[in-house]
Amino acid sequence: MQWTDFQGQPAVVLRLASGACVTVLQQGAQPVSWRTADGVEHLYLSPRAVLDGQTPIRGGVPVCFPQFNMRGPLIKHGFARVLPWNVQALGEDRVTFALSNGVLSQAFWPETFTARLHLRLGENALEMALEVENTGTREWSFTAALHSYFQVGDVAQVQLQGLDGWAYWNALTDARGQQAGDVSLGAAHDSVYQVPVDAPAPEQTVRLCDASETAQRGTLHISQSASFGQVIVWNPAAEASAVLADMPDDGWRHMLCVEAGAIDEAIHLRPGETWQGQQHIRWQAAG
Ligand code: TA6
Repeated sequence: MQWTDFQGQPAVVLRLASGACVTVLQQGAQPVSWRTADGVEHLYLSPRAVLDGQTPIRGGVPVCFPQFNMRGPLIKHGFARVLPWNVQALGEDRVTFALSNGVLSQAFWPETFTARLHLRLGENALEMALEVENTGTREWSFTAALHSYFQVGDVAQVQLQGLDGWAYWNALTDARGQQAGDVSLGAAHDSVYQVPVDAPAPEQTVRLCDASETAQRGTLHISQSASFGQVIVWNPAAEASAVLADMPDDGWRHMLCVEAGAIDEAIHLRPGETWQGQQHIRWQAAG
């Protein structure tokens, strides 16, 4: 592990002998680059992302805590992504970042907490675990997500497999339904899928397959702990993308968010209690 400067911001780099590498900004403990041993970059980071140490960063894996989106009174997706975290533990292939209540968090939220993001890098895998602890003397609640942006060649050529039969809520139309077959992309998409908790683990894994010419051949296997009960799939497409100042006009083509969330029901933590949620990503190169 070493500290580095990433576009003017402090970041930690984990690099394995195989060449696998992940770069994590101190702001938000936000991974902004993850390359597997074959050199393939899997995270999308907008070339127009604002890296000034305080603005939400468009891409990588923003940690949404203690609120997802506008589902509460706090700023969108919570404040964890705009505050600096500290490195609490580190090893060759792993690092733990922590954020505790203090002057900075109290400007947003009065509660007493410690959030930790544990990252572990494998040759072809990245594991992220968000841990939230109530270190105070009264109960509070939160929602959270690992808002992962994956890099794709052309989102219109992408299929998400594994969600067949899952119940969803379409945030764009406010419609509910049950997914039939694979999820195809290319038009605006913002849906929350319920992970079927009783299904065996392989049936809870989402597979991102990118058939575009420019894509590296392979499949990303994306899974999460049962404590993250929802998968959120988001791509703004052209129209909504045009109003995002921190994304180029064609940026939406090259990204797809597949997020692990605990967002439909707030998690309640009593003093001393801890919650943990994980997202695991594994790259399987074709051939
Ligand atoms: O997770 C999807 C979502 O909640 C979308 O509704 C969209 O707003 C997106 O997150 C990005 O939010 P941001 O605040 O980073 O622009």
